[in-house]
Amino acid sequence: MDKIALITGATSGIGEACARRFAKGGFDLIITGRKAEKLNALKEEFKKKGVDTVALAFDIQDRKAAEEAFKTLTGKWENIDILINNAGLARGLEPEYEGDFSDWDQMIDTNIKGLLTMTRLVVPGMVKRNRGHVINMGSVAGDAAYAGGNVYCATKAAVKSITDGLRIDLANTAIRVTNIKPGLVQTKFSNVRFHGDNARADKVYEGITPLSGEDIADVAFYAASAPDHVQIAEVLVLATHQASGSVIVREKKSQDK
Ligand code: 8X3
Repeated sequence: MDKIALITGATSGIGEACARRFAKGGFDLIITGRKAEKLNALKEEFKKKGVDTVALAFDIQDRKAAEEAFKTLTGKWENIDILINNAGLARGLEPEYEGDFSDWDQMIDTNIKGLLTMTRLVVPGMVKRNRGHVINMGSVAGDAAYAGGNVYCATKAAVKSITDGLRIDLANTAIRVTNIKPGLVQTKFSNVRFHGDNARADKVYEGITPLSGEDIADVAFYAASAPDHVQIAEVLVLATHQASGSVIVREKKSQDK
């Protein structure tokens, strides 16, 4: 029987890469996100490769919508083995005292409350089966605040506490809990953070080879593939020339030297 992975935010970036990695690794998939069209395209692509896939289009900020979508999972789809709480975003890089209220709400409602909603919906079934693995997408941003990171960093610090808390609450079960904390990953992350300012987004990855969504998906797949008695509790994954959220050594362009 194929195992089932539910991946949130699967329409792009790390989430999409995780969907592809777990599909390749023999998992059937439940992929979620806001963009129905993209989800369905992925579903068709996976179907052609023999990967049984369910696409659930809903906004994770909307708890009722998440509950309704979850209720449609019946039969084998109730037996989720891996929950990858990936959906998340950064908005803005303004000083905290100039931050945008709706940016803050979106980050808190997605990165913290959305992750909690999915955890609350999926984990009871795992407890009943005494089997499963929750992989939360944290960030190096949760280790320490960086300039302008304020609320985003706080949401990822919350992911760390929420993940640690869940691991404690499940320590009497066979369920494993992992926090993956990526550094610079080149996805649409910065385009979203800067509200579509692509030139500014590109600058974030200038002079450094960033991580890719696939690099992080490999780490998630490794954590999921470790023997049952091995719990990869936390992994910090940085680009080689990044040492922390704020220490990044960039190659200078020849005219800057
Ligand atoms: C993404 C990593 O350093 O851009 O969470 O905040 S960082």
